[in-house]
Amino acid sequence: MLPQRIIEQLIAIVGESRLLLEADDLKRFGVDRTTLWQAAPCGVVLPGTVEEVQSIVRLANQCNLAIVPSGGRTGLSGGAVAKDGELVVALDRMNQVIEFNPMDRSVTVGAGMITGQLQQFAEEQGLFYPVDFASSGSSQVGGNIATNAGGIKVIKYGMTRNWVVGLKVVNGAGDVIELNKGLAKNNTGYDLRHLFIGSEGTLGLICEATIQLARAPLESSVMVLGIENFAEIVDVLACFSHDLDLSAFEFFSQLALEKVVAHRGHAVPFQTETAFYALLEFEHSSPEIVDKAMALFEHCLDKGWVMDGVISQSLSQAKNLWKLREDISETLWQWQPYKNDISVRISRMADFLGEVDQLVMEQYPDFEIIWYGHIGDGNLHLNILKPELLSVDQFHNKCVNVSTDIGQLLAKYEGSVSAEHGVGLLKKDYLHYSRSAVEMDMMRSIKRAFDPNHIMNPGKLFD
Ligand code: 2HG
Ligand code: ZN
Repeated sequence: MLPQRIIEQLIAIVGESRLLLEADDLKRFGVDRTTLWQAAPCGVVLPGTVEEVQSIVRLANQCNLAIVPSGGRTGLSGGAVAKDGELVVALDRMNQVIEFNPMDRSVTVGAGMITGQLQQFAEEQGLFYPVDFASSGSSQVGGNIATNAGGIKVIKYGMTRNWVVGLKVVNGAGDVIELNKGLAKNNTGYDLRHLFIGSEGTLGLICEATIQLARAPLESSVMVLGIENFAEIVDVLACFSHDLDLSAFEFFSQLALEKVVAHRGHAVPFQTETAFYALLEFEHSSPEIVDKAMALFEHCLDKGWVMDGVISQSLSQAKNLWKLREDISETLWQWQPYKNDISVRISRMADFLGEVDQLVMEQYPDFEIIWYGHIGDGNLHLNILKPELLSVDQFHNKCVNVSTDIGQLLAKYEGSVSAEHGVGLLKKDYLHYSRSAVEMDMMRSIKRAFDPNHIMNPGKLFD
């Protein structure tokens, strides 16, 4: 419960209608896509300007009130969960285009802008915002930056980090700071912008972002290939990426395909059933590039790596093939999956796949495990489905053991316990498998420098 005195001060900052205290609102704004924690914020505040954000943070410092920044709440690691009476600061209203600069090919937007609207804006200017994922219709730019969101085109275009050329933030102490100011070149010491990217709300609130836009992409084709052996997905990747500039190389298992087909009504890509499928995309300026892709496909067939395949003949066919991959995450929610979002260097992927497959098969034979992910980035999404007979708690406890085993394997392979979803609450106990004690100490010191009173998203990333 917020004391009346703080309620009055918040209302003085944002106006009465921008402070939400009803149970429904607290529930809605206090969680992300995870289902393990109950929302219990003390209030939700919706600032409309950077100055209002600053006043809220200053007030929170005076009252020792913890803040959880909130974007589109599509996160998968609990980074935006407010379960301990925190004040949720939701940036939804700060969603405008602030400035478009065609010469720089950059746009400054409010952090609350929906990712899909930024993509749309870029398209209207004949440009392209290449960070894309299934939740782009509801995730927000600020949240994408706070988690350094990845998505389906990282192999060619990189993560969100690659496209942020400026940030306006309010740090945990309540200072407004402009970071990098849209510059392409700026070697003036530590680049604090990059500390905020992926900071998961622990250093301050991202209020505005200047985003570099790309040139519009060329026409692209999508292929889906049927692959029987796990390790050979990597052979196919090596073969295609050697000769083609791929814009995506994804994979999913037969089990994932079955669920998406059954629950979304999509058509299978071809009749041959294989244990795995790779989905790849490439842009092309001439028919020769498509011919080259077909020759690579033939080569993979001859090698016995690929059993069957299809290439899109139209935009709508390409979109339908993409749905087979993009709809997996949403389809799986009904099984309350435990999510692993892990990565290793691509060169170590083949060996890692073998070991992680063996590990889960031997130790967890009763679990239904759905494999998919961005194999071209070395990133696997391993979703473990909750068996009907287990309660959420029993299931979670068992998954914790799985995560420990996978964490140890990742440490051996020098991989990451969170490739793109962030650490939040879900992965903080496993952070030490990817980050050394010295690094974690340094991260804590950095947090102290930006957030001396420890009010920004406490308990996320680390304790
Ligand atoms: C994807 O690649 C998303 O589809 C979600 O990152 C992955 O839900 C997941 O595990
Ligand atoms: Zn993903």
